[in-house]
Amino acid sequence: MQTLLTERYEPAAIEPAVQEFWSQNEVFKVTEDPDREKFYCLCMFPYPSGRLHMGHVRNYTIGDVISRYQRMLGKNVMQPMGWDAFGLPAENAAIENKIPPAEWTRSNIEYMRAQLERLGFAYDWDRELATCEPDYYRWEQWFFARLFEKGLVYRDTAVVNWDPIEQTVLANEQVIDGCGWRSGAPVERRELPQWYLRITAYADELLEELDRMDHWPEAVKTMQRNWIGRSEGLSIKFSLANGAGDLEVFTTRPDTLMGATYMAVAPEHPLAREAAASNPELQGFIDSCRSQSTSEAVLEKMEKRGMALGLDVTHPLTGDPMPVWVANFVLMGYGTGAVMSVPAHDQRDYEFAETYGLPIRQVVAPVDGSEIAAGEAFTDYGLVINSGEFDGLEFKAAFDAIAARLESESKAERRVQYRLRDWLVSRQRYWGCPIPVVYGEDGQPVPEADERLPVVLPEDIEWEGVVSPLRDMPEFLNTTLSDGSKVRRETDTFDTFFESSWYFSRFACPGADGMVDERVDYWMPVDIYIGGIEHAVLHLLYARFFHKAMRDAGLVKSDEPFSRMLTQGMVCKETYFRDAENGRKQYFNPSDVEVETDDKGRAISARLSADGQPVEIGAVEKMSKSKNNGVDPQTLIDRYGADTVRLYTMFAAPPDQSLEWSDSAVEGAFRFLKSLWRLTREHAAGGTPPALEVGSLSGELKTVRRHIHETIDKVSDDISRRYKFNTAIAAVMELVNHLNRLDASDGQALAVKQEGLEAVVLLLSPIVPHACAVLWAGLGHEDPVTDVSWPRVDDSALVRDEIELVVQVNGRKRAVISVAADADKPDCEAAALADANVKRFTAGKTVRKIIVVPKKLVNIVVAE
Ligand code: ANZ
Repeated sequence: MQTLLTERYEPAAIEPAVQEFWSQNEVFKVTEDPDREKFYCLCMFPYPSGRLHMGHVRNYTIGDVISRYQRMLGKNVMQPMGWDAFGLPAENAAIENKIPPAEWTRSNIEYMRAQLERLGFAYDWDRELATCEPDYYRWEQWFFARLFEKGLVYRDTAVVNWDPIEQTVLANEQVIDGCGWRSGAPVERRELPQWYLRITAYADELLEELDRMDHWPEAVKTMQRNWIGRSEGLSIKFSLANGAGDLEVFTTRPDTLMGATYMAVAPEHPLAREAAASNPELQGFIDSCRSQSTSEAVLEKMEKRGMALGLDVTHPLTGDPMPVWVANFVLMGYGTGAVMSVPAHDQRDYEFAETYGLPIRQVVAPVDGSEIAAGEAFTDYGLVINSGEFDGLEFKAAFDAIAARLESESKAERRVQYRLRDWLVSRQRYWGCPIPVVYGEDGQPVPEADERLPVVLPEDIEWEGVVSPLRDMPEFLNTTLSDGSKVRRETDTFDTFFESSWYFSRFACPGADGMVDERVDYWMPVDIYIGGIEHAVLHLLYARFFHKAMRDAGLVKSDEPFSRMLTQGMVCKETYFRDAENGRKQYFNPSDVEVETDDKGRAISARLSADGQPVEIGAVEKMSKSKNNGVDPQTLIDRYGADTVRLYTMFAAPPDQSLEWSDSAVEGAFRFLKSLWRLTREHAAGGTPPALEVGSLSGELKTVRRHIHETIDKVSDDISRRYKFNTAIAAVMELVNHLNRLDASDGQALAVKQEGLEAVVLLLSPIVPHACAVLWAGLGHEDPVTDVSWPRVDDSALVRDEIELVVQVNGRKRAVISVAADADKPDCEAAALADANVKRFTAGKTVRKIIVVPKKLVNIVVAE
């Protein structure tokens, strides 16, 4: 290592050599040493899209710094890496480039693995997994059968979100503002038989546990709470006037029952269908709702439309008839797919009633007696009015009284309703894990027997287009069971969130002859999980559910998979564009643009390198394909080395905040490393320094030592407790400046400088591990830096010989003086009175009183 301490700092030469050393010596191989505390650090594994982007680099650097730091604390650290390898982009690439998805995926994995290795992340590559490999997905097929046995899996025909571009259904979580999360196309409603996991069976536990998850960001917990959406209400039966049964509704506002003036059902509700059978106009209306979104946000805003079914119900309290309408804002998938409409107190009902001239009856009044605003619904809680015996009751009392009355007549039941739907896991796509099910002649689905697993996805395929080739493959479709019966295979595959719901447990048990083995309980839960907040309700909710289902199947002991969650901020950069003829913007990549900056590094003008003509500088936005504003990490690694990229990403912002990219700051990080290199090299060239003799240090050297140990103290606190790597780095940079200024020609100065440089190298080694490996050896150490413990603070070095006191005269600050740390009151008074500036304000005056606040302040009170 020491031979690598070349005159010039050349990361392109030293970094691969250091990496070679790590890999030859298996430095990061994980052991399960029972005497050491374990620490499992995990970053969300990447989709192998082709190349790493800056978001990956930031995520994985944060994880690596935490892992290396925890190793230095003496823990048994596991930091694994793998590939979320199934999914749509592979299919799209296959259609575009005519490469089978498997081939495309595996070659991307090869390339990206090499990039991760070049960045020097301390992974135990023996644990690497790719979810598209049968030895991984066979276990989720096996677990699917267990869930099936327990009734946690079912097949059902329901109204689902259909993405017309991707030609597949989507889970509710994958529909954003009414559009497919990847395609951006407006989602359509279709009725199709699909596979579901009964996540709702865990709704209560998923919700309650959040209260105990102290180390999760509040924002993520709030999103999960809202997504699960627990509502307490009443399920009320309104009898159909034609005697054909009841219409059941779910309401959270039974206090408004007397204000219900009509009923509204979803377009897919059985009553609407029945009525439409003999009413073509109604059928036309129902059909027109089909292309409409299922998103609540969209339903809220859109025009409220509907039609009367020509059917009445009886009001359960008054016995009055009320008409039943079909309305486009009622969702079939929530509650009972029907509502009692109270236009005076619900805004959607109000708009609908206004449009169709339905009666509006106020039954709740503001508690303070004020008038309610005209032209909109009064949706707050208040006092019940116009409701006979219930008048004057507040919300809770009215809820209870009306519930009791209806319950006694068997017309209602209290109910807890969740917004959370069961998780739709089947996709009509090829590149995914085959759902291990066969259909017999009766068409009934049966899970594949365990001994027939895995159901391997054929990889040698002819790709025709969007539709899954599995549907035209007799060799896949037709199979024979052990009893000789001929069956047909399911061609749907799992949503890829299935694979990412348990990979963290599999990392703990590489090669296990089962889904997991006993090693899982040593490592789980993950001690810190790092990833993007965009997964707050998708991946993180599914993973929690899956883990609990595995626990209940006796596979794991822990209740939750992730003890602590760190959501990293976005990496952002300004955009460069020109207005194109079609009225859109044409974006240019930063690598194709020359930018002129001011002295603060801000862009003032930019031109396209290709034609030298100006381009506009747009807002700072998240680096993305659509804005073409991504900086390619590989270019930076090639130019500056991995250590600079790592140092910059950790220095530019705290991990949970967004990072605004700055080329000049990258350059600054590189310069810092060069100067540290030079400083250490010059010092090391002087040979072994004498041993440190703490007792004989000069005042100046004591101050340097104090700075060294204050820095160790601060950096330890910043990293361990607050994850504030940026301020930790800033503190180390200050110390390096101080050491740079130190005139170290005599013996003890050299000893202090040695101590300082060792501290710097150890404190920075989790962040810039390659340079630190070389510098550590250069400072005369045989043991590699990866074997060294985190530095300790020498408390005695923190003791100050001298302290500073503020001196006031009649309450105004006139001087700051230095006194011995153990100076008594008379010493402090004397020193204060002797200060030249203080003398100017006391000359010729009588000192009345001197107040000394120990270690802080001396106040001299004088009179004319
Ligand atoms: C009568 C009422 C009166 C309501 C009132 C609200 C205000 P959360 O809190 O989200 O659970 N609702 C029930 N099922 C529905 C469906 N399938 N589609 C659309 N809306 C539905 O919401 C519960 C409320 O949402 C219920 O309470 C119901 O309207 C409506 F002044 O019933 B309410």
